[in-house]
This record gives sequence, structure tokens and C-alpha cells, in this order.
Amino acid sequence: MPKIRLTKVHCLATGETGKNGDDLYIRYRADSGLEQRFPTGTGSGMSNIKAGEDWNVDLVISYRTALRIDLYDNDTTSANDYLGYHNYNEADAEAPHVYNTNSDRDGQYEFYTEPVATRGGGDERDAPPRGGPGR
Ligand SMILES: [Ca+2]
Ligand SMILES: [Ca+2]
Repeated sequence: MPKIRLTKVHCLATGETGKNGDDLYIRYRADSGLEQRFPTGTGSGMSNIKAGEDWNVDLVISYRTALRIDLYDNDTTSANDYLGYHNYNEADAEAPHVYNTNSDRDGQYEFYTEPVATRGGGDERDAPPRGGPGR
């Protein structure tokens, strides 16, 4: 099963204008599962991010064939602003990638991901039989 680490979200330009930065959180959905929010709850994972800065997310996500990650700016006094998304496929879990979220708003961002090594790296059939030899 593919597994990736969303290492960071890089800000190229903020959606907020003036001296206010964006307050980032993501929603993600592995395959046809339930959409999840990170961080859970209602807050942001990084508040007041500015152009050139990173949100060091460090979130590991497993999926079978498809993963979608959506990026938002949290707002307390108005509706949250959508900042784009990326769809990952199986091959995306095999090498580091940087993808622009292709936001159609002022806020411009990139997702950085890395592969997560499968523990042991071997085929499960190589594991010794459970319980050892029978007597
Ligand atoms: Ca905001
Ligand atoms: Ca906003």
C-alpha cells in the first residue's frame, strides 16, 4: 500500500492581503474513504504564514490508488478560503515530489511529499512462520 509523508506546505504567495498571513489546514481523502482534516478540530496547523515560509506538516498518509489533499485558509469571521489541491497516484509514493496546488485565488502554494519506507522492505512471505516449527 502506498504511503507518503507530506513534509511541508510552501507558501509562494498569501491569499490574505496586507500584512496578514494565511492560516493553513488541509483536508484529505484516501481512495473513497472519509475525508479527514489536519489538524483535527477547527484550528490551523500554521497560522499567519507568509510568502517564502513553510508549514512543516510531517503527516504520513496511506492509500491504495488515490489520495486527494485540499488546502484551506482558516478564517474566524468569514468562510474559509480554498487554496487548491493535488491528486496523488500510486507512483507518487515512490519518489519525492513538489506539486503546485493550482489555486485559482491569490494564495499560491506547493505540497512537498516524500516516500515512506515500508518497514523491513521485504515481502511478507519472507517472514518466519508464526509460532515456529510444530512439535
Ligand atoms: Ca485566515
Ligand atoms: Ca482568508
